[in-house]
Amino acid sequence: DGSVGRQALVTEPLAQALDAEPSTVVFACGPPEMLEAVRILCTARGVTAQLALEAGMACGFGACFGCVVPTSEGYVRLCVDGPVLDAERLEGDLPRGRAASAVGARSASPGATKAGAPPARSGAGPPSAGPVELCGVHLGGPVLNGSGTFDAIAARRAFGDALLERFPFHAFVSKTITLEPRQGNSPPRLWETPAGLINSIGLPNKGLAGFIASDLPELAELPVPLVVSLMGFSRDELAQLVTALGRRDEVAMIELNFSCPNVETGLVMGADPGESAAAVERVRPLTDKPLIVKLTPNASEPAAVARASEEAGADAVSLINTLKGMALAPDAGRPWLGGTTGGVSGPAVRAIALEQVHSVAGAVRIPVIGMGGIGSGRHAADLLAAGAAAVAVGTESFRDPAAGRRVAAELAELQRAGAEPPAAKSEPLTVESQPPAA
Ligand code: RRO
Repeated sequence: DGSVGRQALVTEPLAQALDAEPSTVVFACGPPEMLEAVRILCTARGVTAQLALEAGMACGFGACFGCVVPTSEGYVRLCVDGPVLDAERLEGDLPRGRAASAVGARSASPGATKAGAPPARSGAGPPSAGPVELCGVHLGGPVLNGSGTFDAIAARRAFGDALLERFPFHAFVSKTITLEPRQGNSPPRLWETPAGLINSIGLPNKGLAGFIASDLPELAELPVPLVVSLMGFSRDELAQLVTALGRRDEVAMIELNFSCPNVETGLVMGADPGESAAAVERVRPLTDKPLIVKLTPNASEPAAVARASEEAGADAVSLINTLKGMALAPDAGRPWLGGTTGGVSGPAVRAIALEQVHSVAGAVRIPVIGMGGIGSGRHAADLLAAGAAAVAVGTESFRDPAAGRRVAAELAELQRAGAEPPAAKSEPLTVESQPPAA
């Protein structure tokens, strides 16, 4: 690393060594980017080189064809034909390392991110963990909760006012409410899958009147802006909800949930661009509050739904809600969940969320709130890099009620690390600093 001897890229002394001794044979292993540089150097000079290559392997015995590299004889599998190959056989770029294949770039702004602008997806920079202006609403940071995954009223009963002092999110999104009270689906309502959770909750809530009478005053005491999530079984119902809550000072923004997978009509508005646009057009004139459309991943083209919502007057979109899934009761072969099917969330859906956030952010100019399997600051940073202006933590809060704070802290740490110059050169190891010999 240059702490002793020469500080340079390894290819510099390699080039000098080859100049001095052109008949040298090179054996190299290391990061793919370095091997690519060695390959180019050696090939240009006609020097024989053998490279120990790496690639992700699924099977390890030649069946999956996942670890191929391009050669003059076509693709070869590193697990059975490599991993050491003659450089001269190789063609084109070598497989890139995990770090090099990370998606796009991040907003480089150290201050408040203007979340109404088209998302930046090129150029490097640390993720922004700082304040966010989301549709004109000031948030202390970019981390929200996913609707229905954190009950702030129950949490305050459990943790007392300490919750308000250390609130886990920069804005709070309510559980979705409907016009009339609902009991929700019959149990069982939850099923754990590998790396995920299937829910069939079915929208239990107190209804509009109950929400305004008993929940809204308590939610208004939270130290962060309040987003109320609404769902109507028809455009008229949605209009009544928006009219009633769109005039409340306690409410900073309204989320229109067009994507609940667990009630019969839950996906009707969200799965079709025309239906989403018609619903947004209907409620847009009823309030000045920012309208966020919560998109479903179960649509054939979420970006088209997002665009239609934007054209109809939505101020932001949030995604992803859960993916439709199912579990069978062990040994019985019948659906386990009371609602028959459910919505899948958690780490299992993270890659889907990343792709959908990326494609939606590329299709709209309004801000995107990204969520789906966030469990760390790194995951949040990935969604911001994919084009999200803010993120939401969902299923992880069931496991760790303070997950939102942790994710925000980890995000800030990543930002600090990304903004800092590379670490100062370490002192060379001396004999005295080595552990004593056994
Ligand atoms: O209550 C639910 O079953 C539910 C809702 Br509203 C939603 O939007 N997403 C979800 O996975 N479950």
